[in-house]
Amino acid sequence: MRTRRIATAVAVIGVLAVMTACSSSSAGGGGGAGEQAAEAAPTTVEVMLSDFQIMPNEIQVPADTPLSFSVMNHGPSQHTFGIVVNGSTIETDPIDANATVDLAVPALAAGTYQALCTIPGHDALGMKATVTASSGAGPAASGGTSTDGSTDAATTTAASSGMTAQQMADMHEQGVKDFLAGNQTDSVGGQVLKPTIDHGVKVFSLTIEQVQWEVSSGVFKPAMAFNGTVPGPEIQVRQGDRVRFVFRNLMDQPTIVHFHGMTVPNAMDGVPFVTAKPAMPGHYLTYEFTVVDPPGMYVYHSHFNSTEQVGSGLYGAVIVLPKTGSWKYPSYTLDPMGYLQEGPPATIDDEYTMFLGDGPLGYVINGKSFPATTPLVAKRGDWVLIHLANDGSMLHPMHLHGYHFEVVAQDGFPLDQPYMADTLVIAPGQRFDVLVHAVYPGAWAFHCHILPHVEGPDGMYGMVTALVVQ
Ligand SMILES: [Cu+2]
Repeated sequence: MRTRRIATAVAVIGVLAVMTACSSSSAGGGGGAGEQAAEAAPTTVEVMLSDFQIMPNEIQVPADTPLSFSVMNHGPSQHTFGIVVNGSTIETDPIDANATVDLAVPALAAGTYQALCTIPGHDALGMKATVTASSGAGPAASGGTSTDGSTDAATTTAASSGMTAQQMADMHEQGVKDFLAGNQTDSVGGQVLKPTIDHGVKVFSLTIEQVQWEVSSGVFKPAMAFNGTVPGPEIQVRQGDRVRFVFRNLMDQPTIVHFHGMTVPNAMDGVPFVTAKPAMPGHYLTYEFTVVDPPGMYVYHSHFNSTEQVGSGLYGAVIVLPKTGSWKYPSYTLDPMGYLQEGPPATIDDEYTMFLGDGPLGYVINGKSFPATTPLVAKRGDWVLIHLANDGSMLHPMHLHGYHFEVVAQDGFPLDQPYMADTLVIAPGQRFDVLVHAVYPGAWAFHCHILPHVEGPDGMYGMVTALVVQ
């Protein structure tokens, strides 16, 4: 039932030729007022902050030109933006969520400078960037008007980014190419964990550890992980199973595990000092119960210092499989008037689990940030079942291009009346199961529609993947 989870890069590239062919439109305009101004006028450079990234990560600026950094904070926490110049840091005051602050920086000599959020600990969580000042062909340094009077999009600095239009397009294209090439990182989370059997009880043994997790190629972030992966291993059980979970805390802080959405005896609920003591470093947690919930998606996650622990990756899926046979969700289609037509139960061909996360790891799907996310691959005509969960701290409206999907279950429970949607807001803690009838070939973007979670001047990042129908 669980097929083709990992896409082969070659197959995907073929489909994406369609995608990239449409993207080579001419980027007109750009520049304008800036390059006509006197040399002393500062060049504006736009920077976005979030929890916990600086975007873009590599900031290109013209050398020997006063700069004005327009710093927007899209994260829920306060951040600053500072540049280290000749050993001292030029920095903003703390910037509130959703506020924008300008930072004036005197002309920089050509070279590379370190930028960071100066709030203690935030640089270690990933809020670092480089600022490269270059002369000559650098951004904003060359004119944008060619001899025929038209605007030269390749060399004009776009007002919004400090990059030329060509640089913006090139960086965006590179991200898509990297995504399609696949295998951007060596690690993969959410792999199915086989239990051992002890007198009829399915026993799942997991560690809870601090690791360096590669969220995108070469970008390692401090993470907390079940068995070392984000998400943790996927647990597959059936209604009626007797299960035992043994967790060993290998971290340097206490932790405890809660089975989110599952009906368990009170003592197994995993809330520190309400139903159980947390496990101190080196200690074990043991849970045993009978699975009584209906087939669907559930979650196990930390319930201790959860802003940090869950944000850093301590979550995983419990999939309660149908007791017999396969999933039994009706196959709805839309008639030409847009009314639902109910068909027989769909035969599920492909099945995927997608965990949304935000926080110290950035905006991630299954622990990875685009372009390191994995496409969902289907053959034309397949019915694709996607288990979606949000274990972040923000809403994420997930939007699938080109399709309407059928929302068949919420929080593990089949809906009385499934409904069609193309954008589904998933709140922290919610799970939805959606069904896609993959009838339209091509690569269809599937992404969060809160734009700071997905796209900046240098292309797509964060919560972006694609449904690739071959
Ligand atoms: Cu989002």
